[in-house]
Amino acid sequence: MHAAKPPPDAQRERADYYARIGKQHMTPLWEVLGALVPPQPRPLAQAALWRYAELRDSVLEAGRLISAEEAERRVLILENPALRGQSCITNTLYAGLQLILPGEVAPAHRHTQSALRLVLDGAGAYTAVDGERTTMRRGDFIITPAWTWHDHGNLGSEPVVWLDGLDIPIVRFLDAGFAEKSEAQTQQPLRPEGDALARYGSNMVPVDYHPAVAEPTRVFVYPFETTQAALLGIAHGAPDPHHGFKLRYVNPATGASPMPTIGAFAQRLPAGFETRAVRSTDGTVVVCLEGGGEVRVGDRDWRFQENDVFVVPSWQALQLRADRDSVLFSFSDRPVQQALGLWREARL
Ligand code: 1HN
Repeated sequence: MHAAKPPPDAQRERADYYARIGKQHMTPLWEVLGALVPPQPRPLAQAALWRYAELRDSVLEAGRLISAEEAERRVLILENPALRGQSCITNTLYAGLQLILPGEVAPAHRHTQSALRLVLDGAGAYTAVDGERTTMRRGDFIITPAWTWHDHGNLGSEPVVWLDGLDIPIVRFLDAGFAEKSEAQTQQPLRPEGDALARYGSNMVPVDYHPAVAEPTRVFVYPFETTQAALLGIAHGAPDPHHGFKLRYVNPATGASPMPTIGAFAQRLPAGFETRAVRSTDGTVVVCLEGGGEVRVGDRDWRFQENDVFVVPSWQALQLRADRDSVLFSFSDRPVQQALGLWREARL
């Protein structure tokens, strides 16, 4: 309920008072209270979709303009249309399309921001995390936890493109960003490929391994093959009306999200299946890995196909319809919200 407007005299008196206290670096709460504690989230981000087929040429064009080495990371940032200039796709998350050409190296560095990669296009690239390489295959979900050394290379014969997701806005908000470059461009492998998956990702962990609560997972690649098998393995009976067949990626040693700031999910929607609308407080980035269909976010809707990326802002209703058997990957700040007791979901 809005109170009636005060009489002109009182308005003038208040305005004069606000100007005087403004000089004392104060401002009246009562003028902004409604905006500070809205009845429900009012995300600054807007729903948006990026069609990979329309962007691919622009991504490859960057390869002619600058080398991976010069760029350090040759990435086109996916900027939320309502947050241009802020390098973010939601309030809390950054996303970008990274290109690495045959023979190129993206030099080793580390930072307190956590990153994920979702491989979209091409084969033959690798990423190395703290001394172990993993070959990047389409659909693989790869992480580089905070402060881990990481570099990328392309040993193959075709351009490779992946989606990066980082918690840059969260770390910026907290003023907790540190970064350093390695002296060596490329990390010397300390362990053979597959070591972390064997050690930490085989339903077992080293006998003396006791991870701290918020420690990121030592498993740094979640192969698409494994995800596909899991999604197919649960795709019997009735799908969840709001989510279809949906799983979340975990740190297998703890059950927590792979990294403390970013949660990730994979979802299978059978051909012809339409979800009921659902909304949640974690603004979410979604990537279509297989299939295609239609997505409705709030009052916007789009058709989507493989490698398309769309963003669902906090508390906007999401509804999906799959034309064909479809697999969607998504990531959000859900673990942060859950740790703070803020996360909510409403199944409509
Ligand atoms: C970064 O380190 C990578 O390692 C990608 O591939 C994108 C965006 C901002 C800051 C660091 C990478 C990044 C980034």
